[in-house]
Parts: sequence; C-alpha cells; structure tokens
Amino acid sequence: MRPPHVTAWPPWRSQLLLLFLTTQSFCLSFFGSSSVESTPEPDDDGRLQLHIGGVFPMEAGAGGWPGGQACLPAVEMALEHINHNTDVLPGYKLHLHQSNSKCQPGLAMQELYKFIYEGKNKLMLLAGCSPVTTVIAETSPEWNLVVISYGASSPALSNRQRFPKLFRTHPSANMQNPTRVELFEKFKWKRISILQSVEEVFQATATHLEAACKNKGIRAERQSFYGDPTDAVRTLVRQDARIIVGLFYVTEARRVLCQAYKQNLYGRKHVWFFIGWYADTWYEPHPEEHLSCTKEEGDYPKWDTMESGSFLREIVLNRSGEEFSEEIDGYSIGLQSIEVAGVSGITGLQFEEMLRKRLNYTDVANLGGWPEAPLAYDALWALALAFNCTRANLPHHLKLENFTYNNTIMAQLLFDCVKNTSFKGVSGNVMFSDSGDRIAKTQIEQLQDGRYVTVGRFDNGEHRFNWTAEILWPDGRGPPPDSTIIREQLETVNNGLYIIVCLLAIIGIVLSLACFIFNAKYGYRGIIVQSQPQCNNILLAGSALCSASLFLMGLPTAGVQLTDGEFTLLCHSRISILMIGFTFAYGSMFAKVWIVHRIGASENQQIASRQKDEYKPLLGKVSEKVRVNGSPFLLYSSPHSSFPIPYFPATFPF
Ligand code: ABU
Repeated sequence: MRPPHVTAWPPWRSQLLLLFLTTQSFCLSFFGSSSVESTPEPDDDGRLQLHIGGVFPMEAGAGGWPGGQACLPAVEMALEHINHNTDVLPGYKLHLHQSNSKCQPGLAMQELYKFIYEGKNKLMLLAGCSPVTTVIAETSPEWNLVVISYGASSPALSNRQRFPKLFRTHPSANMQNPTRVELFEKFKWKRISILQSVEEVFQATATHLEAACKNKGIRAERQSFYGDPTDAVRTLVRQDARIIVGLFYVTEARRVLCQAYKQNLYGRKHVWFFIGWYADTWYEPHPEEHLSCTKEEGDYPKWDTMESGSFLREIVLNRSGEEFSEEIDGYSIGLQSIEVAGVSGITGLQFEEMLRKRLNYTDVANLGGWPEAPLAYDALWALALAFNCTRANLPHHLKLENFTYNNTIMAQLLFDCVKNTSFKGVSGNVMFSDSGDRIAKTQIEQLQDGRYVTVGRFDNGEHRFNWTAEILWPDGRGPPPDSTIIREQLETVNNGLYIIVCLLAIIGIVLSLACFIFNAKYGYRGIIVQSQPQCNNILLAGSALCSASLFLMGLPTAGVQLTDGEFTLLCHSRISILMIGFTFAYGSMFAKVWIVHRIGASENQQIASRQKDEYKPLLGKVSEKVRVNGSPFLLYSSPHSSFPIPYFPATFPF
C-alpha cells in the first residue's frame, strides 16, 4: 500500500487530466471561448501590457523541488530589468501572473486552467519542476502556448513529438551521465547500483545511465521506490551495493539517508553520487518531516565527514569552452557566468549579488532553486527577446497585445523566435537545440568535512575531464572496491593433524588384519563357526577400507600441489573407497543380525506349532467368536482377549 504522505502522479492520471482539459477547452471554445481577442490595456505609464503566466514550486511537499524559493525572485528581478530596458519591447510592459505549483502536477493544471480562463490572455508560460513542466508542456499546445522551463531536468522532456512547444534553459539530467560513467571507469568500478524514485524524470535518467554503463561494460543494477525507500535500501544491502547513484528529490534523499543509516549502507566502503542541485546542507534532518532517525539518536552519522563515506555530487554548468578554465571555485551555485556582461547588462557575479540582496542575504545556499536562479533569470530574458523578435516579424494587422489562443500565425512566430534564441545571459550562452534543450558541462564536487570541493569538470562536447583537486577517500587507501572481493584460496589439512589421523587409520587396518588372521586360525572352533566367519571377514575388509579412505580424505595437505586431473581422481577415489568400505562393513553386520533373527524365529515357530496342538479345542471357540465379530484386528486389540500372543509371530512375514 502506498504511504499516505506521498503525492503520486502516474502517467494515466496525467493523460486523464489532459483529456479533461482538452474536453474543457473544446466546450469553452464552442460555447464561449477563452480565446477572444483581449482588449489591450495600457499601464499607468501608457505602455501596453503583455501578460505571461508562471508556475513556481515554493515548497517541496512530500517529494519535489522547492525551486521557486530562489527562482521566483530571480524572475521578478528579470522582469524589472526588462521593463526598465528601453531597447527591449519598447511601448510594452511585461506583466507576470504567478502561482505556487508545490511541484504537484494536479495543482499546476488547476493553475494553468486559471491562467487560460481567467483574466487576460497569456502569451507564454514559464514552468519549473519536471512533473509540472511535463503536464503543462503536454497540454499547452492545445492553446498554442509556448512554454519555457527554467527548472526541469527530465530527459523525457527532450521529445519534440510529445512536447511540441517546450524550451528549457535547464539542461537535461542526461548530461550528468557521461560524467558518472567517466568516473566509474577512472576508479575501475565495474558494478554500480542506481537507487531511484519512480518519477519519470529519474526513470528516464536511470534508463539512460544504464545504457551508458552497458556500453562501457559496467553492470548497473537498478532499485526503485515510491515514497518510502526502506525496501529498496534493504535490497541494496542484500546485493552488497558499494557504488550508489541516487536519483530522487531532496525530501526523498533525506529518507534514503535515514534508511542508509539504519541499514548500515554508509561508511568507508560506500560511495554515494547525489544530484547536484540540492541545497548545501540538504542532509540535515528536517523536524517537520518526522523521520525516525535524527541527530538525537546518538550514533547518527555526521554526513559531511569522510567517515560517513564519499559523497559526490554533479552540478551542471552552462558555460562555453573559453570560460571553462576560468571557473570560479568555491561556489556551489556553479552557474554564474564570468565577468562579462550579457544582454541584461549585468554579469553573473552582479546577478548573484543582486539576488542575495533581494533575498536579504539569507542563507541562500540552502534556498530551493538557488543553483537554478540564473536559469530562471535567463528564461525570462529568452521570453522577452522572443516577444521582441515576434513583434518585429508580425504582419501589420497583427499585434502582440491582441494574441488569442487560436492565433496560429502568432504562435508559430513566437515558437520560431524562441527556437532561434541566442544571447549571452547570466548563466552563459543561451541557445536551444532542436529538441529544445540547453547545452551544458558538468562539475563534480565532493563533500569534504562540511565543504563542497570541486574535484573536476567534464566537458560533454569534447569528452574531456579536467581534474582540479584530489578526491579524498575515508581511509586514505584509495577508492573502495565495487563489491566484496572474492579471493580463491586452497584450504588444506594441517600436516600434524594428517599424520595423527593416518596413524589411527594404520592402527585400524592392523587391528582388522589381526582379527582376520585370528578368524582364519581358529575357524574350526564352534564359537567362531556360530559367529558367521564369512560375515566377519567381509566386515573386517570394510573396516580396513574405511580406515584406508582416511589417507585420501586429508589430501592435499599443506605444501602438496595437485593438478586438476589428479584432484578429480582423488575426489572420486576417496568417496568410492569409503562407500565400498561402509557397504561391506554395514552390509555384513546387517546380514549377521538377519541370520540370527531367522534362527530365533524358526525356533519360535517350532514351539508355537507344539502349543497349537495343545490349545486346539480353545482355538475352535475363538475362531467362532472371530466370525461373529467379523474383525480379527478387534480381537487382537481387545484387552479381554485370551488369544495366546506367542502364536502371532509365526503368522508375520518373518
Ligand atoms: N534542477 C532542478 C530540477 C528539478 C526537476 O527536474 O524537477
């Protein structure tokens, strides 16, 4: 059963929702369309307003990305910069309608519905968080709306057939997979495990990673969980997983750590790869999440120390090749551009300072969406520049402010303008691939005693790793192996013990031989004749063979080398000798017991037949009684039966 706190969004539900909204849209366009020409409304300063909608996940909920916390202020900042820039959209003012999606697709669809059917027509939409972007980008083409996503990493979104009007400034999560595989190869790990939540974003990333590993001859085992990772972590422990790639949202990541602690899946033998866009101190337990493992439980590990194992994270960078060598170290944000102003007139560093100020210098590194804030800023610039481009290319009778949801000409122009976007933003060069994706590089960081240290950067395009620092290993002995090392070792019997057992075996054989000679020598005596001498001889031969098998049982002893052929022969011989010896000894003993029994039984029979004659008259009466009762068994079991017991053994098979 699903845990009640988990928000689910299986594909069939999104399809149902899509169907519902499509039907709604059809009905509304039939009976009273939302796609009416909106009356342009001038602002206080006489500029015409252009409306856009944006959904921002302001909280993570049970499992999600709270990226709106830093991305919304970044978008608001971009809005101010664009509206104050006289070169961009002169005579127009952008107006943002925003709502909190909580990274829940159902809620986001409700907000989308409001954007469309309430207030002014929106020309474009901004979306963040993969599950939300997925449903919005799947639905929006019904209203000819282009969507720009500032925070959706799902590889599934790179599908033009399914998402015909989606662009994103956030790179696909697949970008990190070549980096991971490169690391596996560097440390000679041939077996890794993937632990993933069943969201489509992680499912698609894991599938891509599995294929990339397979190409390099690396075995990847995948475990997935829905809400509660307990069973999946248990399976990892059973599989002796050592190198683990975690693909899940941050609240789920804390649950995974809790289980890793409980089930001992941490420490110097383990290496964990986590997604790089979690807040810096994401591993600290949150009291409101009510996890059953907290710091107070005594030995709860300090996850930021090396004793807890190696924690690596991958951060996607959005820089061009020239900027690659000029990275600024020590920033977990990892996304700001170098000190060259872009289209907005500010540099990456200025952007960061402005955003910090806007956020009142709070602990920004622990804000959801802090690493993605430059992407959100650039997403709004991409949107504004696309409006600019569309405005310039529109036929005379069409105006941006008159956009309606069935205006396919304007929708196509908007789409083409976004597609051809190319500008320098605060997150680097912004341009989109044919599938609407951003091109990026990856940075690897290691959590070393409370600090994230950049250990290397991987250029996906050139397939080149640039190492900047050593990865530290908890015990200083280098990378841990990818599984328990199995060493084949020949186990031999101690020479002293072997000699003692051989001496005992010799004594056994000598005793058997002595008994045999004794048997042969005194075979004429009555007592020997009555003791079944043939059986005795076979028994002695069996005992001697069993004792002889002990010589072979201890082989090979320490220092004795055998070839494979010799070892096979030895194995067969010792078992065969023991088997034959045991059969001789036990068989002859059993034969003896049988003979003695038969003699005893025939003597009994003779006595019984004598008694039968004496009891004949009584027997006649009893036979009559048996006929009347109809059951000889009842008669036999009756406590009042006067039937003579000694008669029965003679009728039994013996
Ligand atoms: N970097 C945030 C991505 C969030 C998501 O893909 O849902």
